[in-house]
Amino acid sequence: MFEDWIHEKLKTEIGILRYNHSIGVMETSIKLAKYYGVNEKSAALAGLLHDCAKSKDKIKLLKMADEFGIILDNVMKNNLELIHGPIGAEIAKRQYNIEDKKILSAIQYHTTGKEDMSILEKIIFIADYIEPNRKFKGVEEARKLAFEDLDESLIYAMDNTIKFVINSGGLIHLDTVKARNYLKIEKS
Ligand code: DGI
Ligand code: FE
Ligand code: FE
Ligand code: FE
Repeated sequence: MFEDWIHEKLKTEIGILRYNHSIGVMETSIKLAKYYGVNEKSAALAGLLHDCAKSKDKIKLLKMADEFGIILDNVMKNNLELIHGPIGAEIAKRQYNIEDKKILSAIQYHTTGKEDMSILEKIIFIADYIEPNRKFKGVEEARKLAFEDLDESLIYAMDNTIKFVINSGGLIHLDTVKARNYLKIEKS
């Protein structure tokens, strides 16, 4: 699916392992899109490109953020793991010619989530967490939940990520807190 140059460029930019992960996210996103009745091509494209800014070179990423005029908040500045979402959306637009705002937003928020997420944003978020190459405690439960109750699967993934980040002594991004609280309040 999609033109060869997209696959070749992506492979060159992020490396074969991260590319294989992206194919896994794309395939999982397509399945979820079918299941939840959203546009499959949008889900496929967002899934394929979600990590297009995932570079090991954080200095390069900071330079790109500056060049693109992306304002990084304090949490992002102190946790550079989080900046490949917003930078990725900008690269998808400028270098992969993606114009669809819904796709760009799914890429932008795939790591943190956000308040009041669209179904496409939710699908990319959870597909990233459960794609077939992922192996960690709890992934089977998340895989099951994703096709039973999408919101519940996001809460499950966010709870685990928040616990993981706290145990590592890191900062929790406000968008993750807002995303989780919104889902919890909505279903209560
Ligand atoms: O890019 P991937 O590795 O495929 O996955 P991702 O974009 O979901 O990034 C996952 C990493 O981001 C993981 O190490 C946990 C971290 N993370 C996710 N949400 C938050 C977070 N880190 C902090 N500090 N705060 C968050 O809210
Ligand atoms: Fe990512
Ligand atoms: Fe994620
Ligand atoms: Fe990813």
